Amino acid sequence: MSAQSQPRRVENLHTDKGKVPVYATGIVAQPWDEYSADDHATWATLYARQRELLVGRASSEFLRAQDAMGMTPDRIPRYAQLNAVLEQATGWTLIGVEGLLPELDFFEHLANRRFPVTWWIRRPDQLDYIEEPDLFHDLFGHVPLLMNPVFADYMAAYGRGGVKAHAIGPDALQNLTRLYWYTVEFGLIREAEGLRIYGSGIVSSSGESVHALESAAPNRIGFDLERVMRTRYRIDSYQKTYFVIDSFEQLMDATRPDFTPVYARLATQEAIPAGTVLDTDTVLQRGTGAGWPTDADA
Ligand code: HBI
Ligand code: FE
Repeated sequence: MSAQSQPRRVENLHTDKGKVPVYATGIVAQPWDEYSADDHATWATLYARQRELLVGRASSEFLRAQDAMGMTPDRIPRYAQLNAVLEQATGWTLIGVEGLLPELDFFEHLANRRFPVTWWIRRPDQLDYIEEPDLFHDLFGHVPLLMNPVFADYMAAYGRGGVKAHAIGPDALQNLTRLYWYTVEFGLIREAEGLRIYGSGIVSSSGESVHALESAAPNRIGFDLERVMRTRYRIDSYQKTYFVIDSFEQLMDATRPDFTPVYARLATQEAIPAGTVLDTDTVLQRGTGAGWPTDADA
């Protein structure tokens, strides 16, 4: 990509004290003509690899929606082309962003049915893993399900909930962020043929697409709103627990009520470590915990 024409590429800062997230609020036009051959090749490689892995693993609605959008497997899709289909289907549109948005900006976009998609894609040497959301994670992982009317409503309701939680305070925000994490990013859904993946963090990861359904290590527990909001998580390893919904309607119904009384109840309860199973859980599968990081449980 020629340097002078591209918007800013805002990534985590790598300091000697570890990585520091950098936030940017800029909305940018997708510089489609500036993508390099490497950029398109990275998209094509990841797209082909994930689509092959996800047959029989991703939720049928995810695969159907991705095909319905007409995403091009061989080159980075144009946001404008996807918007023409997406806006018609559920009123959502994609906006290009430089990288991570401050939380309130992020929530306000979602509340207005604007999904922020990072304009840049990871470098070839980051093919297997990148910490922050790049174009592949956002476009391949998050965007297809916005074609589903119920999930699209859930994402807009989540944005409105985020704006409210931001005004209430950090504890409410933490509870709500856990809900996002264990549904939008790492959620599983029960289908007639078995458990399937709908979380973007899983569908955009080759390793976790297999781990989430086939490893014996993690717990798989039936979705319960307050249980999820109490459960801590780690961002740097596969999930220790996955929560399973029966349908997107269940998810939408569970999150329809105002959360203020929920936050008040949760404020009196301890957070739950990521790998814990409670007696009150609907346990679909208790994990062995094999291979989990042994350091203090997140
Ligand atoms: N910004 N661009 C972008 N994409 C995200 O997924 C994102 C973000 N900012 C904050 C954020 N996600 C999470 O902290 C939400 O839970 C708020
Ligand atoms: Fe994400």
